[in-house]
Amino acid sequence: LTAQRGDVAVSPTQPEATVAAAEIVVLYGSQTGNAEGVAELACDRIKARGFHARLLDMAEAGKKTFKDPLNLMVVVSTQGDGDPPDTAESFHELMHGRKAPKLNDQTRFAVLGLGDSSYDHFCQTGKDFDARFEALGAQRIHDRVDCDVDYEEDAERWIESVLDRYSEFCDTVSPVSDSLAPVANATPQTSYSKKHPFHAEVLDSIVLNGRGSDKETRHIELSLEDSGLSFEPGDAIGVVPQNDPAYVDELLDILRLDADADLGEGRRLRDALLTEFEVTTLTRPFLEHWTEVSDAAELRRLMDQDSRGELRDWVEGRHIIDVLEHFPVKEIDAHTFTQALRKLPPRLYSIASSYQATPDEVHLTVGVVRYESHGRSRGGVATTYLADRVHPGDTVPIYVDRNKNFKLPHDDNTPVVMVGPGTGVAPFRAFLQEREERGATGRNWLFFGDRRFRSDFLYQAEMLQWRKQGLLTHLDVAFSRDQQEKVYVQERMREHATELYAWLQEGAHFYVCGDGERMAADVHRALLDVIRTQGRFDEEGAKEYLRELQQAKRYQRDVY
Ligand code: 2AM
Repeated sequence: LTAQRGDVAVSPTQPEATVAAAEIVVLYGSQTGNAEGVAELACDRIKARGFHARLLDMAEAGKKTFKDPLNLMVVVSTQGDGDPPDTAESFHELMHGRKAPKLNDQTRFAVLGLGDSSYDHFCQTGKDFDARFEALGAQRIHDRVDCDVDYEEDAERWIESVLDRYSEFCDTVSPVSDSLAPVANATPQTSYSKKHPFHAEVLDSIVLNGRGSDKETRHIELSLEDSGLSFEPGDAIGVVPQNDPAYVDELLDILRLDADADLGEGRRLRDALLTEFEVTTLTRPFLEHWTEVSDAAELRRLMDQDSRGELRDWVEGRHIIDVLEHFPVKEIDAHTFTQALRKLPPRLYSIASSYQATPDEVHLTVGVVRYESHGRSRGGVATTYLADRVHPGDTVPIYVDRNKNFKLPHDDNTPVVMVGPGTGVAPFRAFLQEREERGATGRNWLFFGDRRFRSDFLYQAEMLQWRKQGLLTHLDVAFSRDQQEKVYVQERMREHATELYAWLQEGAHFYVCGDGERMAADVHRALLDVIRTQGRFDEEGAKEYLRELQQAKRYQRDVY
């Protein structure tokens, strides 16, 4: 038995140390670190039960991972349109392709999916692996669990329940007693979190767009004084928002419910709807619940599998309030209504400042979401909270959400290319401040885009100053609506293909931040084209080049 790094420490005086305990491999795919955090917790719990634990990033996994026997716990998140995390893409492709390894019942597995139930392809990547491992011949030892944005408790339950199963057929060294490795101590205690946020004073909140803009992008400065909080460029701030009181009052009105209705544990309905529950975004579980509660034939018809497309069209641009209006109920109590609501998830914003530059502050760049649909004005929960409902002097509950997958190169001489249109520029302001502060000598190239030069050039003065100083070697901008034809950042990349490829060859790191629906894919395509034409590769060769960049963490994305 060869000891793995990270194995449980058993004192040599304990005779049990000689037992060949089974190893459980926690295989994870993570975009921003949530799945990774769950995987780390799983490893702690595995060790506490006396098994050997090994943490394995899908980025490092391949055919060689599959040796008999193999005990797996798979934790993987899903992005946007049902896609795997960037770092898990190659492994996902391998397992679903013709060259996938053949497995047998010596490979045991259980899958935990992380996702967001307001998306169509909820937990799709988890579902993919769960079905695929079985199809390849492996033995599922526990049902898959799909977690919504509020995943922590479900994830813990899954870990314990899967380990109960593993205990049935795997040997352990004697389970580590509480005095050796108390589980509570296994999870590092950080000072502030989702559940215990820091109340940061708003120092400043200004609109970055000039007159005539059709966008509202805010620069918000929060005080971290006395918090002890620190962060690195690429990290995000989690904002714990409150719902719009006007909207909540409308909900209460429609449901004819009392604001003070008791929800138990001293909670009042209106307060809970403001702070505890998500009351806008429609999710499938809510629609299912409302179908039962309202018993509306039309809603039932829409919910039928067959009219899936119709349901999607109906849901588009609608919120919970629209469902309540369209499919009214005669009477409902507070508990029955809130039962179907999920917890109000915090919103993450990429940090736009450097801790080294301003350690007592953190800056955010927030695109305020406001629009009209189905005859109603709508607003993003957290963005309108930040824009309209808190003011300088007020406090905002926040915590730092680290993102290991979006980090400056360790070597200050390494060149970096940053593509950040719109609010995607935020982390690059942090990158540039940090590199300036550190006196980093590596060259910096920023591609920025927005609608109009006159009103939407975010942080224009700073960017131009940085270019003048030479911190920015290149600043290439694309203002999409200043001319007849749309011009986007990826056009600028193509125009500078030769130099861009040269930077990559010289070891540059390539970063993309911003819209994940279309921009990130279009930039990815442009990057492939640059590599293919400049490096004289065929399509497959260019893809391989990019895959290697990704594996080397030289191609990193923070998209939303
Ligand atoms: P548009 O709104 O004029 O279409 C920041 O939001 C900038 O990104 C805007 O200029 C926006 O242009 C642009 N943008 C929109 N879709 C894009 C895409 N697919 N690729 C790159 N940029 C895009």
